[in-house]
Amino acid sequence: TGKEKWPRGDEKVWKAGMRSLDKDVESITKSFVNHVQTSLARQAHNLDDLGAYQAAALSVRDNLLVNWNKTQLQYMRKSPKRAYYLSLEFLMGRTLDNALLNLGLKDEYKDGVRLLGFNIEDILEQERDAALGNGGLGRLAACYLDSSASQELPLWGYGLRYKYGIFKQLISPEGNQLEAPDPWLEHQNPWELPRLDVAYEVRFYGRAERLGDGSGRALWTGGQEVLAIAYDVMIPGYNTATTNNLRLWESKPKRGFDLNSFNAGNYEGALSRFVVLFADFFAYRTFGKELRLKQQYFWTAASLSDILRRFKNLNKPMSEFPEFVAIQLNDTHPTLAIPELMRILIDEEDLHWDAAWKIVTNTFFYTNHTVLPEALEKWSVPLVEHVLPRHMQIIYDIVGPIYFCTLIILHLTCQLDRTCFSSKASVSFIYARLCALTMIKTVAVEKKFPGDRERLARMSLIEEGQPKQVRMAHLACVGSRKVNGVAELHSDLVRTTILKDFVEFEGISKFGNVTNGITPRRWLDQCNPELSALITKALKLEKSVWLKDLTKLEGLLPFAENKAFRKEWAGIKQRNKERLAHYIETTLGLTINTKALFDVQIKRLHEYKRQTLNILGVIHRYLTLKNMTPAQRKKVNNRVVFFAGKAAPGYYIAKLTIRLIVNVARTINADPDTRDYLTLYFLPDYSVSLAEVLIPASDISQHISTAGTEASGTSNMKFCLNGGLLLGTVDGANIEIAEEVGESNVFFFGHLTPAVEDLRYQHLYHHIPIEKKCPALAHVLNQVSLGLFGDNEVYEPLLNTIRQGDYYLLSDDFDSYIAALAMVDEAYSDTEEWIKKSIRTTAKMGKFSSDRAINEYAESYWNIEATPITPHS
Ligand code: F58
Repeated sequence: TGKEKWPRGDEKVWKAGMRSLDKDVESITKSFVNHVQTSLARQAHNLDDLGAYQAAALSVRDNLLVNWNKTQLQYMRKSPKRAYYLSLEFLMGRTLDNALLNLGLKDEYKDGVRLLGFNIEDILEQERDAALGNGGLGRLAACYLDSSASQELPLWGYGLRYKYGIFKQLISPEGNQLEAPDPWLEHQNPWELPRLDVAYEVRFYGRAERLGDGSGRALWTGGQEVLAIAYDVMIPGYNTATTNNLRLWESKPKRGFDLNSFNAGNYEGALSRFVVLFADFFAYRTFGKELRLKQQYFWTAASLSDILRRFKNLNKPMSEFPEFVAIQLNDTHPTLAIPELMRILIDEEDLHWDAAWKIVTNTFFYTNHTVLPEALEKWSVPLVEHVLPRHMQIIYDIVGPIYFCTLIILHLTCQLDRTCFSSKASVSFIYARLCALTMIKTVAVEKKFPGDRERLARMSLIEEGQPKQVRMAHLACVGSRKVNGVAELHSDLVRTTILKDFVEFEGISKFGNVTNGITPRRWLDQCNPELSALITKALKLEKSVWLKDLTKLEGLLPFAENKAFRKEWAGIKQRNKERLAHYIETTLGLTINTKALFDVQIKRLHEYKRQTLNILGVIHRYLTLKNMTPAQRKKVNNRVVFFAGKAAPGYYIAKLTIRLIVNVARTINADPDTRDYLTLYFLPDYSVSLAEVLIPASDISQHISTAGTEASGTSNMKFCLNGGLLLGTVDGANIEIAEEVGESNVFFFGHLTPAVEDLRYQHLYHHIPIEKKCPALAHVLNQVSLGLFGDNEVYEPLLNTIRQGDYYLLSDDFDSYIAALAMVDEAYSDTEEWIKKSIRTTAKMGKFSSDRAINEYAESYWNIEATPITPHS
């Protein structure tokens, strides 16, 4: 009858009660009103835009849940191999508009809320950004979630449910960045489902004692235990029923914890600080490195427990774990998952070291996002030993033989001390394994490169020094099946610099590249609806076809030659500029000249990204304009320059750059001689939502990092997709963008990566005074020093980074930068040619869809397959 198969009761009754997807305006308005009444306890006469947003969100959520349930049930039934994306950051931005577009219900909701007296755009504006991240790395994770669901891939994200997002940026009247907290959960979050029943215990501190039986096993006891509670966020795919999951962990004190030493003050003090999670990485300067380490472990341990529980439901032998699970490490932040899985397999599952190591090294994949030495994560050995004593043992067990070999080679065996090897048992275990030659081929390192002591020291997972430090990139590398960089040049640099020794040792095939991508749903269809509609019309394809196969944009190429089309194209850019101007007018009260060229640089403030080069270029332009006669000025292109971006609260030079930008803006925007031709704005509190208004309005955007420093960049792709042209250095994904769109459509300048090292050497040992080397730049610096923008001495530390050392090579690239800006001016003067470039650029951006990138990971890394969800099951 089917009754026996059904979990409980009558299947028919169950099915009759199940909610189906809303498809028409009537069911949407019903569900909206129902939520106003029963979820919000409000009524028509006291519902404002915020309430309407909440009601709309709850009603959309019901639809997402229908698909989410189906997806999870079918994954459970079909048990495909799954991928898990571990990221400490997910910069999701707003959800409602994206969910409406992915569900294909935007028009229906628009009509529905209009019937109820609301405007959909006003409702969408009510939503706060979920800003659980810093920059590109966090936004990439969000794009990959969208693409995995859209490509019907069985992938879950795992992250932390931070109580505070990245700080809100305020700009003081002097131009200083001030930081205010972002309590983003204040008004409840309709997009998450608390799963109070999904909880795991996570331990910190305590003692780890080896069993001393030569097995390498240990007992980890005592310390502090907290609970990890799951919150699920639904991730709808575009035009598919697949709705994946992002599981975020929240910490909660374990009931009955440490009753003996219960002391209200301490108890609260110890736990409350941990329970408060910050999305702002730099909050850890204040709240301590230990908190960050605990968060990393808390999140990886909870995620692994969850993944293991799901795997165990399959009743497969542990050795088959990598056939069902692939875990992607988004940078080194989740690297503790490697020793944690070793711990579980050895101490709890009783596996032999070698069997465990085989599972681990077939499960994990590591993506590197930077080669800047100062940005590579390292953890002090004493701190790890204190917080995670068992993990430190395991890390030493991985590294032990390397270390041992080094010591033996250096004839320093006698110096083994208790800080390195916590007990005799530990030493004998490592020694036994060393003799058995079964560790990570470390002995083989010695065999392969006999007597190469420096190499051993370079490759070690532990960096010597006071204190010793764990090199997380090395741990992630040795513990992973594959390693990748995020653009061709960057992956080459990973292979030839930071992980060179590992490439020589393990073979190049382990080290690949997956060029980053962006989701065209949010970064074109959602943020630029008019352009999306024009493209659909031109391509004569369903929107859902080209949005899922972005290479179809190539069909736009012939339209570059079509005058009427160019007019439509340019009209949309113009209206996007007006939309931005309107936004700035209403939020900041500033009037923008929408007839000018819009020149945009929006990204985190960092010396390597060289916002300083940009602002010095603006000053150069201003000084040039000042020297012109009014008649000469009239021939110059009008330009509006926009900056936005946050500086790390403790990053003095970056904050000084913001201050300079704000004060230059104040001076030049007030100058009657020049303000018709050049204006400058620093837009505070950069966010995903602000990017969505800025990007479609840009004519030219700047991606001007010192060659070899920007791993990829992803906003460069977003601007080009929206028909903005790119002014940049030969760095990161700029290179691949130029390969696609053609160098004639990109404005490149500056020295190339291979020159950088030599130039830095010259700065140090054959210093040429800036007046001689680059007089134009020297003049600009002097004007700032002389107080043209006020603040006399304030900028000296910033200017001195260029005058002395100039690590980021501004003085080497300044002249070619100015020349490139002039080329932009010249090209922009030929309006029709410019529009052609714009159309051709959009047409050739197919490669940069995050669908392409996620499919590369799925096929060449994780070995997972699309698992379509049948809507009626
Ligand atoms: C960025 N990294 C890269 N890190 O800089 C950028 O080139 C690349 O396109 C992007 O990743 C995606 O691959 C990045 O955003 C961070 O935000 C760190 C987070 C942890 C603290 C230090 C910054």
